[in-house]
Amino acid sequence: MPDFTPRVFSGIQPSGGLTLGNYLGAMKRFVDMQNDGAYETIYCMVDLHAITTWQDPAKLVAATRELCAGFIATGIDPEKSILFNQSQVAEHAQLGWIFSCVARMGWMQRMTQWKDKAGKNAQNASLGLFGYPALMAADILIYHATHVPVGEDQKQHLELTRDIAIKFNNDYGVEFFPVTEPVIEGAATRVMSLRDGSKKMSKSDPSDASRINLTDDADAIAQKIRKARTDPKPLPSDLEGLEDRPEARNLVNIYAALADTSPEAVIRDHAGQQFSTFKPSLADLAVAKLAPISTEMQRLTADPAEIDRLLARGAQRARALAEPVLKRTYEIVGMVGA
Ligand code: AQP
Repeated sequence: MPDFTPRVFSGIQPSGGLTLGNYLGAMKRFVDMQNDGAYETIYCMVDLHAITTWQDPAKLVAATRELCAGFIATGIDPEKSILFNQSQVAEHAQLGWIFSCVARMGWMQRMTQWKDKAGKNAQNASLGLFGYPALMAADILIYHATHVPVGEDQKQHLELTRDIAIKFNNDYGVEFFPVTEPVIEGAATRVMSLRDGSKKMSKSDPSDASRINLTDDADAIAQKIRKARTDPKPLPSDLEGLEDRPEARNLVNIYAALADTSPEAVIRDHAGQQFSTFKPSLADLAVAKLAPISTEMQRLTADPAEIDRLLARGAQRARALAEPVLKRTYEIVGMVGA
């Protein structure tokens, strides 16, 4: 394999507001990797993915701008990182088609996100939702990205991205696409719903109480944490004591990720506490970390023209990287005129 430039790509769907899950599982680490200095970093609002389920057009526009504001408010610097929305760089969809011809139906049918999202109504789900992982592979590989920071739920899709790169390289006898490394790290790689410790915190959950939105104000954050489902027992003195206590484990993980410490340290500091004591500490911490993000998002979304300008500039920079990769892919595949 040739030496690929260390390059990070990751995306978030503008399919609703940002949650604490997106922040801790993904965005906080996007910022760390940007500031690390070891990588080129590319972050994307994946609006083509969002429409795999119905999106009201006006709301999609607003959600994309709000997501851009969220990236910047959490610490992404549009000068240091390339920040743009997917539909402005046509090469994603073009490479996505090639990868739809590389990926196999059986691979897609095994995807748990497809099974979860399509549910019992798979015949009525969009073809785009089924093919989602092929477009995701294109999002990553059109930049020859080597590292992809994501939450735990995306692990299977990243394995499929690796399979697509390997199969493409094998089928065409080239070493063109890198085999990307997933980066799934930290105390909160899977933040769970505040109402049900067995379900992922998700922006499309019908219950607003199940999640903390990055746009929530201090009162809403504190109230949601106060009302979060827990069990009647106090916090244990070690992590083993959290086994079979998913809601308690979730709150400890959230605390650890917000405080940039480990779940072990949180348990050590709060051992024996009742939730009536732990929850207010967690609420104070969450408000201290999240309220400034919410305020900054409000400030940025008040100027949509500036956001659109930033996104157009980011798309231009992204296209400069994507164009030669697509051209070479077309040559490899045998497209006349590539
Ligand atoms: N609960 C979570 N815990 C940790 N990481 C999470 N991520 C999402 N939810 C959690 C990570 O955020 C990134 C962007 O995800 P996405 O919004 O594009 O899609 P998703 O994973 O499908 O997130 P949602 O909130 O569940 O969206 P909807 O409801 O629209 O399907 C990814 O890195 C993801 O791992």
